Amino acid sequence: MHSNAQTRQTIVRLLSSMASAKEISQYLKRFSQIDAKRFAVVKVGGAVLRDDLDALTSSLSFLQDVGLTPIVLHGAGPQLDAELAAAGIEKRTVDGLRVTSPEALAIVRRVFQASNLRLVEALQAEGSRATSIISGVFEADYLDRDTYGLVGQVRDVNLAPIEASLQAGSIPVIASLGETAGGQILNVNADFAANELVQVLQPYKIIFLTGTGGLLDAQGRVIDSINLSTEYEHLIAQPWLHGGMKVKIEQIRELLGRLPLTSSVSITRPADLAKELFTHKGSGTLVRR
Ligand code: X2W
Repeated sequence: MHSNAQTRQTIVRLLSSMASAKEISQYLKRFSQIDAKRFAVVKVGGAVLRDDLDALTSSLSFLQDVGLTPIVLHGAGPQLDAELAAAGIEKRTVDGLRVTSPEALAIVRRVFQASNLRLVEALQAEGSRATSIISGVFEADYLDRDTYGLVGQVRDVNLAPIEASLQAGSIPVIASLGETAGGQILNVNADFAANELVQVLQPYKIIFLTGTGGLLDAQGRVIDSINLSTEYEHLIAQPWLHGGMKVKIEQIRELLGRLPLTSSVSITRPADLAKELFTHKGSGTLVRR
């Protein structure tokens, strides 16, 4: 049996051991009332693409199988680190963003394309329909050319390629590259691109797939849920909350502030995605405002 099919069976088995059929169908019914275009934006980090492709593919295919075609936006951070290092280009970041020279951009474009096609082909091999979208979605301006070089900040989002893909019942798989009005391709941080996409689409679910499976507490355990309206001040004051986590929580708070109250963010790992969506217990960290 194909390993993806095995993983998918594992997901279904896991799901039925975690929840009753009644519970699962309640979620399915609720989700089926949501405009298909507004169901979920799934952000996939490069590390997940590299390390967990089988579970990722199965989970995304599973959603498509039950009529909830996700909109996928991916990064390629670790792949870029490796390929740029192999080309002898030293890594330099400012505030977490990669300084991108013209020489680096050529590699960035190639790596984004390869990472994108890897996921699209894996989905197709699984029997899913998936559409590769490398450009044409994010209209961008230079973030700060003197500091970052060829790095973009999103000015506008063009939904046409995404809508065409959804119309055809195909999973849009989008790379986080931007393009200026003059046609210059720019490197865009994938979390920033996902946030812009979410603001335009206003989806019901925003899902960040990570290797850690959620936001972690002081003991390294996954935090079940965060209700920002009651817990934000307390959480942000915790001495164990480190820089990266703080930034993430603040970004999520800002993002949810621009979405309907019914929207929520889930941070989980690929193999636990179905459990997070279709069971009361969930899997990773659920954040509401
Ligand atoms: C990112 C784009 C890739 C990315 C970079 O060059 O690493 C900038 O920093 P992950 O895997 O989601 O982190 N762009 C400007 O964000 O990928």
